[in-house]
Amino acid sequence: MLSHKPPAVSSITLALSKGRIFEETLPLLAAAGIVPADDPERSRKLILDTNRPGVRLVIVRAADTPTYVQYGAADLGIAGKDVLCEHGGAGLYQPLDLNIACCRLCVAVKKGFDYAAAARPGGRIRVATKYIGAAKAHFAGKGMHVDLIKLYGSMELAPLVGLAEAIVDVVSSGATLRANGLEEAEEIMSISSRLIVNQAALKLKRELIQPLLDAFAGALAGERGPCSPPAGHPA
Ligand code: PRT
Ligand code: MG
Repeated sequence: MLSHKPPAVSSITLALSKGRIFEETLPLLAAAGIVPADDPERSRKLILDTNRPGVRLVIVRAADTPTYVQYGAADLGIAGKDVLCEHGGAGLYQPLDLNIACCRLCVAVKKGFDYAAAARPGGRIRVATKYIGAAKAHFAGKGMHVDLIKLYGSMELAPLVGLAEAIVDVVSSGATLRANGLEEAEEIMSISSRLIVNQAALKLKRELIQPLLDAFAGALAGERGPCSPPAGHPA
């Protein structure tokens, strides 16, 4: 006869992506007394132990973080608002804006392109992006017709080679746009990363998860204000 094992409640798993989110999360983890045993930039391990026996980290692609947490493969994760908007947020509790990995989601075009003319209600434009959901909602809100082309990276190339007239992408300093002869035409939303928690895990493992939430919230109250425009962005 099959017996149902209760889920393990003695350990917690946090999903993080390598790069800016991992780097900017380290001080918050430290405030919670958690130090990873490996550096994901050097190690090829995808599961990292920490100094705390009951806490481990899993290293995932940034866009996959909400999926791991939604299905309970990780109890918690840290993901950008851009990624969360595309995912939709099903099964996720989002208790804290961590004000890290700050940037903005923008429409960008080749310098000299008359975006104002294309952006009139009834106008039509071809847009390359990996943010299909956010782009669709944005252009629909403006009453524009949009042909969306899904890309997975290097969106800045698309207007340069005639694949699209515009892109929707995240911009931080603006240096990548400038280096490729593009300019910001419109801001869609400002973005920071949020702590996400599996809704069932929060109930089953509250004793383990709540102290982590409290430590993160305490570290934020002590150290960080909300995201400010990155250097190079006109205020
Ligand atoms: O890089 P990879 O393809 O593995 O995945 P990813 O780009 O989704 O992950 P990662 O780690 O680069 O970004 C994780 C999260 O960081 C994103 O979901 C955003 O919420 C946030 N973030 C903050 C950024 C940036 N700043 C950023 N500048 N994500 C991407 N960029 C890229 C952008 O796509 C563009 O190509 O950097 C370039 C622009 O930077 P500037 O400084 O030249 O404007
Ligand atoms: Mg990236």
